[in-house]
Amino acid sequence: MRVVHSPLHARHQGGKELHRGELVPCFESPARAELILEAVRRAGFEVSEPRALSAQELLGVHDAGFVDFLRTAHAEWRAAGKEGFMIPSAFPARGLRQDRVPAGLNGRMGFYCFDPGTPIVEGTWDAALAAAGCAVTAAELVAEGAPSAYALCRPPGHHAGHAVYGGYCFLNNAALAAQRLRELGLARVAVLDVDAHHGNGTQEIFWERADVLYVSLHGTPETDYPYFLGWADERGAGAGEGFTRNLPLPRDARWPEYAAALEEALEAVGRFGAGALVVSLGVDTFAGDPISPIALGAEHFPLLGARLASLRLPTVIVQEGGYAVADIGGNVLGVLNGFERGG
Ligand code: OKP
Ligand code: ZN
Repeated sequence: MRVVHSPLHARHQGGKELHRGELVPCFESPARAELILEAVRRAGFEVSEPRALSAQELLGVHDAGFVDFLRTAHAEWRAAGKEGFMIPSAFPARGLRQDRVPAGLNGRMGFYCFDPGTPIVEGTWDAALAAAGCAVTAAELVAEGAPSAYALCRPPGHHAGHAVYGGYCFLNNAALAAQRLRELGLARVAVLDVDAHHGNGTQEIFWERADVLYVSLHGTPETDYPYFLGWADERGAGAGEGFTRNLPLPRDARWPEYAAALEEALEAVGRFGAGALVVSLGVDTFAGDPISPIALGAEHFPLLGARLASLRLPTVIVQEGGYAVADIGGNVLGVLNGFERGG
């Protein structure tokens, strides 16, 4: 399968996040993508760069004011004489007004963000737009007839909603891929999210839509990020009712529990009658992951890949999380090899 990747990912780096009471370098590091790239190259996968994407092309998924904010935020910050990474200090929580965008930069930052762990640096926009380009380009390859394509995206995307960023995500790469497949004529597209965390952004984007099914396997929101969404009783609304499916897993779930939930997810995708599949692939389900609630072994990733292939659908695999940096290349490669060998 073809790999789509952009070196522009490296422009998003240098930020810090709060972890256990201290500011530490972000877990979501450039090394992650470099190590995946090295592993897929060594395994002989053909790697190409994405086509350029305009900000306009994001508007099928994202809000125009939000996109504009992401595009200009750091330049505004520098114009005000500041340096370094941007983190908001207040958020529109319950009881505060939600409908009016503040004029000032700090207020606007909090308005468009839902967690303080997702700093914006000078190169964040370039990297996020290039990652979105990887996902859209991979979708176009599949729409043109490739059986599958892998978008090696960084930063990840599944926590980014219509008008909100967070969880290391700015633009929703997987949602943009699904939307592009719809635009290119596929009537029904399924998104299967196997990252260890619930993809609250993807869920929100397709919440009221019946043409895109969202199915997610993740650590329970009772104890795990993003905490406020991902419960089994969230099933979509309006026309989208029944087209969201959450399969939360108990903390530290291992392969047997995971595999059982995966079969349920595959069955839901199969019943939906999708013309194409987008996989949000996080390998933070690995037991050695520093921030993960699921405990799979390296030997389980090829099995996961084979089960994904068993759907026999044109498939766009989009990279999401995975923070056990030393193992990330092998774990991703395990999924891709398992997929190619088929289910
Ligand atoms: C992104 B993806 C560590 C807490 C972790 C954010 C987790 C984001 C996960 N200080 N907070 O892999 O789903
Ligand atoms: Zn994750």
